[in-house]
Amino acid sequence: LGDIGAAEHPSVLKGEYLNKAKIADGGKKLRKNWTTTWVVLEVNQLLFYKESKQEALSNLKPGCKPEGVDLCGAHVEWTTDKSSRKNVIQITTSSGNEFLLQADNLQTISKWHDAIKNTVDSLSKG
Ligand code: I3P
Repeated sequence: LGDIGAAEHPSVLKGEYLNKAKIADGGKKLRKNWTTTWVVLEVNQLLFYKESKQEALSNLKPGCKPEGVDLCGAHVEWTTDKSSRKNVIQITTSSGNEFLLQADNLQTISKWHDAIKNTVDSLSKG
């Protein structure tokens, strides 16, 4: 199943579980709620699935779509003041949605930061 999906929507970075908190929607502050999410990076968007299984299912079932974050015009940055946790990055979309992503392993979150930054940069040049 994964291979079928991969051919249709090539992923830049394969799925991995990260901690995620949405902290603003359209510029409006939200109450923080950390959840573990299966995150996939595609060429123009970040996808949040509840579970890894959902990634395979979403290619077959229309009702299983993930939450997609449009990275065109987005910003990604390291943040130390939005959370008491370590290794936190913030993604701010052009529509004013703000997400925090976090992993206990610095290498893991660094890899995601760099890949998201490269994606955002390549979209702005496109
Ligand atoms: C929040 C919860 C979060 C914490 C947040 C708290 O409390 O403890 O884990 O964020 O801190 O407000 P509640 O569950 O009552 O909403 P961090 O883990 O990222 O520090 P914050 O208000 O300073 O964002």
